[in-house]
Amino acid sequence: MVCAQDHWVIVMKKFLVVSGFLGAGKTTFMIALSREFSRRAVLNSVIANDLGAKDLIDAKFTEKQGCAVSELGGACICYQTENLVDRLRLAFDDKHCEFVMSDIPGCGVGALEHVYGTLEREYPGEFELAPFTVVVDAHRLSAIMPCSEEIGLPQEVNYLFRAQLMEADLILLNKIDSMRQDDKQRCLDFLKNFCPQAAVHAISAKTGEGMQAAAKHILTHSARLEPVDIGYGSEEFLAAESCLCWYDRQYYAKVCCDVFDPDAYLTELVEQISEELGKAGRNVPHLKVYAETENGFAKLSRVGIDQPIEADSCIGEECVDIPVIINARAACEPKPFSEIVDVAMQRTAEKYKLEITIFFTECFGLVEESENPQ
Ligand SMILES: Nc1nc2c(ncn2[C@@H]2O[C@H](COP(=O)(O)OP(=O)(O)O)[C@@H](O)[C@H]2O)c(=O)[nH]1
Ligand SMILES: [Mg+2]
Repeated sequence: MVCAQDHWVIVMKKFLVVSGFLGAGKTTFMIALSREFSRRAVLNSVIANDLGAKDLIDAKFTEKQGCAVSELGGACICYQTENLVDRLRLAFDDKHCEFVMSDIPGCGVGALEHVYGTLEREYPGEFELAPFTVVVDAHRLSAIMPCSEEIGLPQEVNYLFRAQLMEADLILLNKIDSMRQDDKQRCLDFLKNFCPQAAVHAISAKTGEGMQAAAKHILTHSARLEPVDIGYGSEEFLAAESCLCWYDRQYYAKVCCDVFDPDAYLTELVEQISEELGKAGRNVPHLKVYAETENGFAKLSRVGIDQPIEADSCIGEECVDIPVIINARAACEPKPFSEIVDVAMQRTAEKYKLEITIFFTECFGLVEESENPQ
């Protein structure tokens, strides 16, 4: 299909993998890209991929933003190629999408080989592969730049920042709406030097700045499919992954009497989890909470205990009960992190006089103990 407006050549059945560290803005970028394509009548859909089992915040939020989305949880798409291919065929063949995109979990590396490489080898010619795209948060990038800054995360995760960049065909320096011009230029210069193989664009997935150029690049270019040795499975890889844990909980909160303010409650919950993590000398690269009522939904996001709480949406009125989802990707061991959430939930429930019913909890480290080199 050719878009007459500005001659973007669109190849049918194009698939894009979006990589990038926890909280870099992958989900926000996919929503912005989906909107950009929809505006240009490119039928598209999003696969929200995660290690968590089910009912994850990103898929719900993406749907609320009006995008066609399906959740593919339980493992990285690196390790469920058949499921991924089923989803792609459903989107392309049954729903007639022209473009499908999926993120990988924000601790992920290796998707260039495990996803693109596998699709190329085992399903040759079936899907066109868009430039392998890595979304970057400048604050985190500063950890691997000259005169590196302290970012409150274990040094070991710097391996992930580097490996993700090494895989990129296209790097998107995100969140430029909150950057000074000279800092933005410094980051762009660093990225161009560190990743000579990649095209580099500056965007704000939130405001849409730079999105049109990024979208055009993605539609008009293809993946290079050059193998890259990122040291997958190496000691550095294991050390980085073993710093992180995954925590997902779903529960129902009902006020004992009267009504309560759900937005204030959720903010306090995030504050309490952050405070307890701070006391334990730990951090949370991405903490999300989500709740829905008949009239609205709230989504809060925090990309580190020293970072502001972002309210991507608020409920805006008092209520008597809410179902809540917590998705946290923490730089902490699983057990203490679980205990921290329990303490924070108990304290906030007491303060807001809530009865809590827990439906689902999962908490796991990313590396089996036997694999951990430490
Ligand atoms: N200021 C700003 N914030 C952004 C931008 N993109 C994402 N964010 C925020 O960064 C946080 C993490 O974004 P998200 O898309 O969930 O990151 P992901 O974990 O990589 O999927 C959220 O609070 C977003 O609102 C951006 O372009 N500018
Ligand atoms: Mg996300």
